[in-house]
Amino acid sequence: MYKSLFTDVLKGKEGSRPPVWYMRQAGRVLPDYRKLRERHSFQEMMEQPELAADVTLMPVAVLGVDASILFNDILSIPVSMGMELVWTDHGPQFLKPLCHEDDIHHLFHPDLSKLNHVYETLDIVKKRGNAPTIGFCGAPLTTLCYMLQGTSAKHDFPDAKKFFYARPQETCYLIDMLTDICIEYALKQIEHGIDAFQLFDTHAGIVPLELYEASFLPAVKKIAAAVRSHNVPFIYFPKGIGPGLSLMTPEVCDFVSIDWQTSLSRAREMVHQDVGLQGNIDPFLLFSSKEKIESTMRKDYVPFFQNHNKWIVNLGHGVMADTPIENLLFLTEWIKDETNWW
Ligand code: 1CP
Repeated sequence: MYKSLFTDVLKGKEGSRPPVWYMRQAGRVLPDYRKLRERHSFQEMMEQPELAADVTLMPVAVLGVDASILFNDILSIPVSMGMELVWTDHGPQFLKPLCHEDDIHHLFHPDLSKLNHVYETLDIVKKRGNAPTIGFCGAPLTTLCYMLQGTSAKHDFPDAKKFFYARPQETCYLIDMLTDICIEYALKQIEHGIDAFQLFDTHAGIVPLELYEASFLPAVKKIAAAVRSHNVPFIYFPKGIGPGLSLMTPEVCDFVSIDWQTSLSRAREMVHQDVGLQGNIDPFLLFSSKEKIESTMRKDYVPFFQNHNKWIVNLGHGVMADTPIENLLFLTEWIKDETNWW
């Protein structure tokens, strides 16, 4: 395990300042990534380990963040299961969403060797990198949203939700299958040297809490247990879960990533005290002035750290591609240079 402020804080030690990294820091906003994207498709960039390793390491070099995150996508798992995916200008699109299939059982022979480039990427990152690396995958609920609906174009994935209610047994089958695959994939990433694992559940808030708790949370707990049995810290991002934060106990995760909708102090009241928090700066704050960014940090975040140091700075969702990069740099430097954290 790579020793650093980030891994120390994840393991419960006190730091002199909070560590910082950003969701979607690899790619999108980085000028060098944009240049590479003029010559390569996104899929190509993920599948070429040298390129994927370059992009993984870029944010540490360019932004100065305390951890890198593997450059890949949560939709690689359904692709490894044989689902055809195209990357359009409006985002990802599965050509045959599962909600239109009469029988889903015959569809899957997951071939995880299709993800070998991920492990090769991690090997290169480990050799060349000088910061801890976060591995990840999508949680079963969020991955299923895309597999069933095909795209995120329709707000709240209505076909996916209809499927959950109309075909509960097949939903169970899909959740169990995805859980097993997530575990196998996470353990492989661990074998290839990741220092922490984040499970992205961006669409955790699209179903009622009762359904989430009964059907989807047990899968998260299983994945968490498998990852943590290898002594790798587990971060969970249940975006939009709201009052469901009270379900975030040490059985679920070491750290929970808080979305921008919920204030950190409210989240702190709901989340079990032994679970750390990550987040939750509004990605849109980065479109304001440096003065506003600094005053928001001083008003909302420094006092939080003074009371709760089990905290990793991040955004409340991903960095947007058109974010002024100078503001992202300013925020990162401000966090690292600020001397009044205590
Ligand atoms: O250059 C390009 O056009 C590709 C843009 C891009 C990139 C760089 C996509 C398309 N995905 C990624 C990488 C990616 N995606 C990472 C790697 C690390 C990083 O960028 O920091 C990670 C962790 C993800 C995770 C991901 N992909 C999530 C969960 C987190 C979140 O942001 O909500 C989801 C929902 C996806 C699906 C996805 N991938 C890409 C798009 C445009 C989308 C869908 C967005 C949507 O549903 O609206």
